[in-house]
Amino acid sequence: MLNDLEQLSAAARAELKDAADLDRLNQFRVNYLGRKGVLTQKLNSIKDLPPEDRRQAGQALNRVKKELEELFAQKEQELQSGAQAKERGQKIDVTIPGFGLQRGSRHPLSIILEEIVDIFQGMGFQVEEGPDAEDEYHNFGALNFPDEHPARDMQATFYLDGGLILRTHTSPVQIRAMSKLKPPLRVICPGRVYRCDADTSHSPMFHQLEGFMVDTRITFVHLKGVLMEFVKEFFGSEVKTRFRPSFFPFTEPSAEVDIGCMICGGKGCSACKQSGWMEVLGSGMIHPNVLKNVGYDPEAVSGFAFGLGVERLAMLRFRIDHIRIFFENDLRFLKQFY
Ligand code: 2NL
Repeated sequence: MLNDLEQLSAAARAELKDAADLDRLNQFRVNYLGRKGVLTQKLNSIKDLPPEDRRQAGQALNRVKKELEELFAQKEQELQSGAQAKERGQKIDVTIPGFGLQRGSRHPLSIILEEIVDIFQGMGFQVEEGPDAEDEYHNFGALNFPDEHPARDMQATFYLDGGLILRTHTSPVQIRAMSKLKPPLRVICPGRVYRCDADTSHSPMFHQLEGFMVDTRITFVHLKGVLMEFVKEFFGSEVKTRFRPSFFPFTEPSAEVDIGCMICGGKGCSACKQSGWMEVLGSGMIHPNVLKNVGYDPEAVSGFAFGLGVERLAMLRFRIDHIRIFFENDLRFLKQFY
């Protein structure tokens, strides 16, 4: 009898493990543990054994019975909690208050960039994009940067393995657009740019938007008209503006656009370094060497170009005094924008 007891125990455990619902489990209880179950029958038949074997057989049978009863109780609890969960899932309590979905918000830089793009698209400009990893020719050479220009310095520019660099401005995208397309052209190029630089007003990665217009007889008047229109649409028609001569290797002549400081109203404060003015745009007439580099005839066509920093405009608009906060992804900051 003890020989087939271990076999019986193994068979019972397997059946218990396979019991997928409470019906099957109850069947198991009847078959093994119930009044007419196999184990009970065996216990009852102990009295038929020779007296010297009864004690050992009784102990073994009771041990197996106890083990199976424990496993049975465990399984019963498992199946019962599963059945309850299923019942809960099937009944929908329509009186439970809803838990509103958290709504995301747009990044302040995306908001500002889209606004800028909208204004230029309204004046007929098309959007062009290009690669972040550039060759030195498109980033510097084609733009009339001399070989010894400090911007080419290893300290100022990120050089990648394999000879490419991370573009330091969006001008290479303008070069690619001019080379690919034919005048008359009105193009803007928004995108990420990279410089070895980090302090309150500089981040190693930031965003620029450059643009240009090329056609026969484009003059400084077109430049000033387009940029003034942009500044008035972006900052409001009441904004004070000033045009100031400047220098860039890729434009001649060059000019910068300042607006009256919105922090102090022009009186002079730390934000405008006591000048009452803040720089918002760089611009100029495209240098004849640049036109030649993209295959245009400087005698036949002319154009103006401009560039602006997206973070800078966002800082002015939202009165933010530190560029890093745009990239920290602190939700308390980001959730304040519509
Ligand atoms: C600034 C100044 C500027 C340009 C960018 C440009 C591009 C080509 C040809 C000529 Cl391909 N010019 N871009 C021109 C003048 C100024 O940016 O302060 N940016 C933040």
